[in-house]
Amino acid sequence: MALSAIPSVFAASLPAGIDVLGYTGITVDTPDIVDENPNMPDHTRSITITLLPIPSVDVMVTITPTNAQCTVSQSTLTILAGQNTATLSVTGTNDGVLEAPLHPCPIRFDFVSSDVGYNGATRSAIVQVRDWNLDLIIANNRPINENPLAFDHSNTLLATLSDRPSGDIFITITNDTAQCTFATHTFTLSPTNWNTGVSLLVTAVDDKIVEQPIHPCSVTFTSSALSSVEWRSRNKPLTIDVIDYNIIPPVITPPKIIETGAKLLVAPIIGTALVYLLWFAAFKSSQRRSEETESIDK
Ligand SMILES: [Ca+2]
Ligand SMILES: [Ca+2]
Ligand SMILES: [Ca+2]
Repeated sequence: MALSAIPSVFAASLPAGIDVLGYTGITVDTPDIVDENPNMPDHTRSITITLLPIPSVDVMVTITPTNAQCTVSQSTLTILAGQNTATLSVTGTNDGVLEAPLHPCPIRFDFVSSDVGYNGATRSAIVQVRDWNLDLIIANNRPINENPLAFDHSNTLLATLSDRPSGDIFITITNDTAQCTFATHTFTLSPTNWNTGVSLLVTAVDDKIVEQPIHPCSVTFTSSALSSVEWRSRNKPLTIDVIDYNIIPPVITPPKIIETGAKLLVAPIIGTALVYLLWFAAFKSSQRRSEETESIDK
Protein backbone atom coordinates (compact mmCIF):
# COMPACT_ATOMS: atom_id res chain seq x y z
CA MET A 1 0.00 0.00 0.00
CA ALA A 2 1.31 3.38 -0.96
CA LEU A 3 2.24 5.82 1.70
CA SER A 4 0.37 9.06 1.87
CA ALA A 5 2.01 12.44 1.25
CA ILE A 6 4.80 13.41 3.59
CA PRO A 7 3.47 15.07 6.74
CA SER A 8 4.38 18.73 6.82
CA VAL A 9 6.22 18.34 10.14
CA PHE A 10 8.54 15.78 8.47
CA ALA A 11 8.87 17.79 5.26
CA ALA A 12 10.14 20.78 7.21
CA SER A 13 13.17 18.73 8.25
CA LEU A 14 14.05 17.66 4.69
CA PRO A 15 17.20 19.00 3.06
CA ALA A 16 16.76 21.94 0.71
CA GLY A 17 15.83 20.93 -2.82
CA ILE A 18 13.74 17.90 -1.93
CA ASP A 19 10.26 18.13 -3.38
CA VAL A 20 7.92 18.06 -0.41
CA LEU A 21 4.94 17.30 -2.64
CA GLY A 22 6.21 13.81 -3.40
CA TYR A 23 7.76 10.90 -1.65
CA THR A 24 11.40 11.38 -0.81
CA GLY A 25 11.99 8.00 -2.49
CA ILE A 26 11.55 9.46 -6.00
CA THR A 27 15.05 9.55 -7.45
CA VAL A 28 16.35 10.36 -10.89
CA ASP A 29 19.80 9.08 -11.69
CA THR A 30 21.31 10.95 -14.66
CA PRO A 31 24.79 10.74 -16.18
CA ASP A 32 27.16 13.55 -15.27
CA ILE A 33 28.27 14.14 -18.85
CA VAL A 34 27.10 13.40 -22.38
CA ASP A 35 29.16 14.24 -25.46
CA GLU A 36 28.03 16.21 -28.51
CA ASN A 37 30.19 14.04 -30.74
CA PRO A 38 28.10 11.16 -32.14
CA ASN A 39 31.25 9.04 -32.38
CA MET A 40 31.95 9.16 -28.66
CA PRO A 41 30.73 6.32 -26.43
CA ASP A 42 29.11 8.79 -24.02
CA HIS A 43 27.15 10.61 -26.71
CA THR A 44 24.06 8.77 -25.39
CA ARG A 45 23.72 7.69 -21.78
CA SER A 46 20.85 6.31 -19.73
CA ILE A 47 18.64 7.92 -17.11
CA THR A 48 17.06 5.74 -14.41
CA ILE A 49 13.97 6.79 -12.50
CA THR A 50 13.33 4.89 -9.25
CA LEU A 51 10.21 5.10 -7.11
CA LEU A 52 10.15 4.17 -3.49
CA PRO A 53 7.81 2.93 -2.21
CA ILE A 54 6.75 0.68 -5.09
CA PRO A 55 3.52 2.24 -6.39
CA SER A 56 0.31 0.25 -6.33
CA VAL A 57 -1.07 2.35 -9.20
CA ASP A 58 0.44 3.61 -12.46
CA VAL A 59 2.70 6.64 -12.31
CA MET A 60 3.11 8.74 -15.46
CA VAL A 61 6.28 10.76 -15.96
CA THR A 62 6.84 13.65 -18.34
CA ILE A 63 10.51 14.32 -19.17
CA THR A 64 11.43 17.75 -20.54
CA PRO A 65 14.90 19.08 -21.34
CA THR A 66 14.65 22.80 -20.64
CA ASN A 67 17.13 23.89 -23.29
CA ALA A 68 18.31 22.59 -26.67
CA GLN A 69 21.59 21.07 -25.44
CA CYS A 70 20.28 17.53 -25.09
CA THR A 71 17.36 15.35 -26.13
CA VAL A 72 15.65 12.44 -24.38
CA SER A 73 14.44 9.20 -25.96
CA GLN A 74 10.93 9.61 -24.56
CA SER A 75 9.04 12.71 -23.51
CA THR A 76 6.58 10.61 -21.45
CA LEU A 77 6.57 7.15 -19.91
CA THR A 78 4.46 5.17 -17.48
CA ILE A 79 5.77 3.19 -14.55
CA LEU A 80 3.19 0.48 -14.07
CA ALA A 81 1.68 -0.47 -10.75
CA GLY A 82 3.97 -2.91 -8.99
CA GLN A 83 7.05 -1.64 -10.89
CA ASN A 84 9.36 0.96 -9.48
CA THR A 85 11.99 1.76 -12.12
CA ALA A 86 12.11 3.06 -15.67
CA THR A 87 14.98 3.92 -17.95
CA LEU A 88 15.32 6.23 -20.90
CA SER A 89 18.28 7.80 -22.62
CA VAL A 90 19.70 11.29 -22.99
CA THR A 91 21.82 12.39 -25.96
CA GLY A 92 24.07 15.43 -26.29
CA THR A 93 22.91 17.69 -29.12
CA ASN A 94 25.40 17.92 -31.96
CA ASP A 95 24.83 21.65 -32.46
CA GLY A 96 27.89 22.86 -34.35
CA VAL A 97 28.09 25.83 -32.00
CA LEU A 98 31.27 26.66 -30.14
CA GLU A 99 30.44 26.64 -26.43
CA ALA A 100 32.05 26.14 -23.05
CA PRO A 101 33.85 22.77 -22.80
CA LEU A 102 31.05 21.64 -20.45
CA HIS A 103 27.65 23.33 -20.64
CA PRO A 104 24.44 22.35 -18.87
CA CYS A 105 21.29 20.67 -20.11
CA PRO A 106 18.71 20.85 -17.29
CA ILE A 107 15.97 18.21 -17.44
CA ARG A 108 12.66 18.41 -15.62
CA PHE A 109 10.65 15.34 -14.52
CA ASP A 110 6.93 15.73 -13.70
CA PHE A 111 4.96 12.91 -12.06
CA VAL A 112 1.21 12.31 -12.37
CA SER A 113 -0.62 9.51 -10.55
CA SER A 114 -3.76 8.73 -8.63
CA ASP A 115 -1.35 8.06 -5.77
CA VAL A 116 -1.20 11.46 -4.09
CA GLY A 117 2.32 10.71 -2.88
CA TYR A 118 3.53 10.76 -6.49
CA ASN A 119 0.98 13.07 -8.07
CA GLY A 120 2.39 16.53 -8.73
CA ALA A 121 5.92 15.58 -7.72
CA THR A 122 8.75 17.10 -9.74
CA ARG A 123 12.43 16.40 -9.99
CA SER A 124 15.16 18.15 -11.91
CA ALA A 125 18.61 17.07 -12.97
CA ILE A 126 21.43 18.75 -14.81
CA VAL A 127 23.36 16.80 -17.41
CA GLN A 128 26.59 18.45 -18.56
CA VAL A 129 27.16 18.41 -22.31
CA ARG A 130 30.73 18.23 -23.53
CA ASP A 131 31.36 20.58 -26.43
CA TRP A 132 32.58 19.13 -29.73
CA ASN A 133 33.40 22.44 -31.33
CA LEU A 134 36.85 23.20 -30.00
CA ASP A 135 38.57 24.95 -32.85
CA LEU A 136 42.08 25.81 -34.00
CA ILE A 137 42.36 29.54 -34.76
CA ILE A 138 45.08 30.88 -37.06
CA ALA A 139 45.47 34.65 -36.72
CA ASN A 140 47.57 37.31 -38.54
CA ASN A 141 47.14 35.68 -41.93
CA ARG A 142 48.19 38.14 -44.65
CA PRO A 143 49.70 37.89 -48.16
CA ILE A 144 53.40 37.03 -48.50
CA ASN A 145 55.63 38.02 -51.38
CA GLU A 146 57.82 35.65 -53.44
CA ASN A 147 60.48 38.37 -53.67
CA PRO A 148 63.20 37.48 -51.10
CA LEU A 149 64.03 41.17 -50.74
CA ALA A 150 60.46 42.26 -50.00
CA PHE A 151 59.56 43.18 -46.42
CA ASP A 152 56.57 40.82 -46.61
CA HIS A 153 58.51 37.81 -47.93
CA SER A 154 57.76 36.10 -44.57
CA ASN A 155 54.96 36.40 -42.03
CA THR A 156 54.34 35.20 -38.48
CA LEU A 157 50.99 33.49 -37.89
CA LEU A 158 49.59 32.89 -34.42
CA ALA A 159 47.92 29.55 -33.64
CA THR A 160 45.58 29.36 -30.64
CA LEU A 161 42.59 27.27 -29.53
CA SER A 162 39.08 28.56 -29.10
CA ASP A 163 38.97 27.05 -25.63
CA ARG A 164 41.10 25.38 -23.03
CA PRO A 165 41.69 21.74 -23.92
CA SER A 166 41.91 19.07 -21.27
CA GLY A 167 45.22 17.80 -22.61
CA ASP A 168 48.00 18.51 -25.10
CA ILE A 169 47.07 18.73 -28.76
CA PHE A 170 49.78 17.97 -31.29
CA ILE A 171 49.39 19.70 -34.62
CA THR A 172 51.13 18.94 -37.92
CA ILE A 173 51.31 21.29 -40.93
CA THR A 174 51.31 19.67 -44.37
CA ASN A 175 51.12 20.55 -48.10
CA ASP A 176 53.20 23.68 -47.78
CA THR A 177 56.23 23.02 -49.98
CA ALA A 178 55.30 24.41 -53.42
CA GLN A 179 54.13 27.94 -52.70
CA CYS A 180 55.20 28.60 -49.11
CA THR A 181 57.22 26.94 -46.39
CA PHE A 182 56.86 26.83 -42.62
CA ALA A 183 59.91 27.06 -40.39
CA THR A 184 58.48 24.24 -38.26
CA HIS A 185 55.93 21.61 -39.21
CA THR A 186 54.79 20.47 -35.76
CA PHE A 187 53.71 22.33 -32.67
CA THR A 188 51.76 21.71 -29.47
CA LEU A 189 48.87 23.59 -27.91
CA SER A 190 48.29 22.68 -24.30
CA PRO A 191 46.03 23.57 -21.36
CA THR A 192 48.58 26.29 -20.49
CA ASN A 193 49.44 27.86 -23.87
CA TRP A 194 46.10 27.39 -25.67
CA ASN A 195 45.25 31.13 -25.50
CA THR A 196 48.72 32.69 -25.72
CA GLY A 197 49.38 30.48 -28.72
CA VAL A 198 52.33 29.41 -30.83
CA SER A 199 54.01 31.63 -33.45
CA LEU A 200 54.50 30.10 -36.88
CA LEU A 201 56.91 31.62 -39.41
CA VAL A 202 55.82 31.13 -43.02
CA THR A 203 57.84 32.24 -46.06
CA ALA A 204 56.78 32.50 -49.72
CA VAL A 205 58.64 30.27 -52.18
CA ASP A 206 60.58 32.14 -54.89
CA ASP A 207 59.55 29.59 -57.49
CA LYS A 208 60.66 31.34 -60.75
CA ILE A 209 57.31 30.41 -62.25
CA VAL A 210 55.02 32.97 -63.83
CA GLU A 211 51.70 32.74 -61.98
CA GLN A 212 48.67 34.78 -61.13
CA PRO A 213 49.59 38.03 -59.31
CA ILE A 214 47.95 36.53 -56.19
CA HIS A 215 47.87 32.74 -55.94
CA PRO A 216 47.12 30.44 -53.00
CA CYS A 217 49.41 28.47 -50.73
CA SER A 218 47.02 25.84 -49.36
CA VAL A 219 48.08 24.11 -46.15
CA THR A 220 46.40 21.73 -43.72
CA PHE A 221 46.65 21.68 -39.94
CA THR A 222 46.07 18.15 -38.67
CA SER A 223 45.38 17.85 -34.95
CA SER A 224 45.94 14.79 -32.82
CA ALA A 225 42.95 13.02 -31.34
CA LEU A 226 42.30 13.31 -27.64
CA SER A 227 39.83 11.07 -25.91
CA SER A 228 38.62 13.93 -23.78
CA VAL A 229 38.65 16.67 -26.40
CA GLU A 230 36.83 16.28 -29.64
CA TRP A 231 37.17 18.45 -32.71
CA ARG A 232 34.60 19.22 -35.31
CA SER A 233 37.36 18.86 -37.86
CA ARG A 234 40.80 17.49 -37.12
CA ASN A 235 42.01 18.64 -40.55
CA LYS A 236 41.75 22.38 -40.77
CA PRO A 237 42.62 23.98 -44.13
CA LEU A 238 44.24 27.39 -44.43
CA THR A 239 44.94 29.46 -47.54
CA ILE A 240 47.77 31.98 -47.52
CA ASP A 241 47.87 34.42 -50.47
CA VAL A 242 51.20 34.52 -52.31
CA ILE A 243 52.22 37.53 -54.41
CA ASP A 244 53.93 36.52 -57.66
CA TYR A 245 57.48 37.78 -58.38
CA ASN A 246 58.02 36.36 -61.86
CA ILE A 247 57.73 38.71 -64.82
CA ILE A 248 55.81 37.56 -67.86
CA PRO A 249 58.20 37.56 -70.92
CA PRO A 250 57.25 40.05 -73.69
CA VAL A 251 55.26 38.60 -76.57
CA ILE A 252 56.43 39.72 -80.07
CA THR A 253 53.41 40.16 -82.31
CA PRO A 254 54.13 40.30 -86.09
CA PRO A 255 52.73 43.38 -87.86
CA LYS A 256 49.26 42.90 -89.19
CA ILE A 257 49.35 43.15 -92.98
CA ILE A 258 46.13 41.60 -94.05
CA GLU A 259 42.76 42.20 -92.50
CA THR A 260 41.06 39.07 -91.24
CA GLY A 261 38.15 39.45 -93.62
CA ALA A 262 40.48 39.45 -96.70
CA LYS A 263 42.47 36.30 -95.70
CA LEU A 264 40.47 34.02 -98.01
CA LEU A 265 41.39 36.15 -101.05
CA VAL A 266 45.12 36.26 -100.29
CA ALA A 267 46.05 32.61 -100.99
CA PRO A 268 44.52 32.47 -104.50
CA ILE A 269 46.03 35.85 -105.40
CA ILE A 270 49.52 34.87 -104.24
CA GLY A 271 49.17 31.41 -105.85
CA THR A 272 48.06 32.90 -109.15
CA ALA A 273 50.90 35.42 -109.12
CA LEU A 274 53.45 32.69 -108.41
CA VAL A 275 52.12 30.53 -111.26
CA TYR A 276 52.21 33.52 -113.61
CA LEU A 277 55.80 34.36 -112.60
CA LEU A 278 56.91 30.74 -113.09
CA TRP A 279 55.15 30.62 -116.44
CA PHE A 280 56.69 33.95 -117.49
CA ALA A 281 60.20 32.80 -116.50
CA ALA A 282 59.78 29.55 -118.40
CA PHE A 283 58.41 31.46 -121.44
CA LYS A 284 61.32 33.90 -121.44
CA SER A 285 63.80 31.05 -121.00
CA SER A 286 62.37 29.08 -123.93
CA GLN A 287 62.30 32.30 -125.99
CA ARG A 288 66.01 32.85 -125.26
CA ARG A 289 66.85 29.24 -126.16
CA SER A 290 64.89 29.57 -129.40
CA GLU A 291 66.74 32.83 -130.31
CA GLU A 292 70.11 31.18 -129.53
CA THR A 293 69.23 28.18 -131.69
CA GLU A 294 68.19 30.46 -134.53
CA SER A 295 71.47 32.42 -134.36
CA ILE A 296 73.53 29.17 -134.40
CA ASP A 297 71.52 27.88 -137.34
CA LYS A 298 72.27 31.13 -139.18
CA1 LIG B 1 28.70 22.77 -29.31
CA1 LIG C 1 54.40 31.00 -56.55
CA1 LIG D 1 56.01 32.79 -59.12
